[in-house]
Amino acid sequence: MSKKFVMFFVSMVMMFLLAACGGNNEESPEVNNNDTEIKEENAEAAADAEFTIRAGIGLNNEHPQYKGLEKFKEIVEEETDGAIHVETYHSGQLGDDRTMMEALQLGSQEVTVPSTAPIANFVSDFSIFDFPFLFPNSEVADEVLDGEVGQKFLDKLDDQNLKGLAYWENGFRDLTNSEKEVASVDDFEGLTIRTMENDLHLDAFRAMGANPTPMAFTELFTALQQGTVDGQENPFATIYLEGFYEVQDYVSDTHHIYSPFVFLMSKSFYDTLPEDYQEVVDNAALEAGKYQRELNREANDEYLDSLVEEGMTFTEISDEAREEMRLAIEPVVEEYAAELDQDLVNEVYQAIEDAQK
Ligand code: KDG
Repeated sequence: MSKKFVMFFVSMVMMFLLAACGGNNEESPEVNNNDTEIKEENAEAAADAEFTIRAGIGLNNEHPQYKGLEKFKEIVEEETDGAIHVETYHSGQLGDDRTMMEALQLGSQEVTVPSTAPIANFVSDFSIFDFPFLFPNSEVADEVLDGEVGQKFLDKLDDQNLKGLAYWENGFRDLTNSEKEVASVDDFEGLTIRTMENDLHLDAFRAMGANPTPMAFTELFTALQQGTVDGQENPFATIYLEGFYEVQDYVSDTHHIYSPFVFLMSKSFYDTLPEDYQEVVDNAALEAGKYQRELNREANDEYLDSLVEEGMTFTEISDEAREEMRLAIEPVVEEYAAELDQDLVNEVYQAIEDAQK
């Protein structure tokens, strides 16, 4: 079924529901959750529970990120015998990454799992994880992020009233566009590319000759459809599962940035949990993360073929072309690295080297 048709169908259902309840949902004014049955189940389970966790993400419910969230819910509810109830929201139902992080700070939402790129707007040191071509592969990324240095970054979130519980995976980002094949750095010239809301991403694309524009993920499909931007960059799983192939013709395996996700909890909420429940959510975030990474890697391996089957033209990036891209971006990386905590930068570089030994 085409994404356009699904969106049309969903808006018709929403219009019907809004008309049926006079357009005034007083219980949860910010959530357009169409499924009344789920809502009732949620309300009943929440009434029986001591704590409720509202967990929201930007990607849709087909994505491994959402499957990870469901796993988190399963573990937490089972291990607390329902004393903690978890409600899961996808597709930006609770807002975009920035809005959800702010909601965590305010205590009006308990969990979100953003990419590191928007987190850098809250704790600038996080921008190191978005340095293009930083991680050579996901195994090295796992070792660094799950190790001592990764934990140091999570600890830095405390001051922002955010509790970082685990690293999950978004994955290596690849370019799509509706204009032309991109095989080398020269082909970026003049393309308007949507990036995440992160200055380093913007400067990196400028350095390659593109015209980047920051935008929340929730606005991206429409922007691509209406031609507001020519292209975007995301891992294959997202490109496929969000139906971007319907509005984009070309895909290149640029793999220019490895995007980690960070499982975040509102710190003020975390602090209200008794210690044994804190332990349950700590472990559940890690366990669900392992599961999510596995599914994500399978999906990213599988979906390039699906994109081609859907009619996209695939352009393979040669090692030389990727090296040219890296060289074009290098001055930007050096500039950003100089702004960060130097000890931490060196620790990350060292950990990456050690992980490859
Ligand atoms: O749930 C996470 C998403 O909202 C977002 O981080 C996905 O990579 C992403 C993007 O491009 O915005």
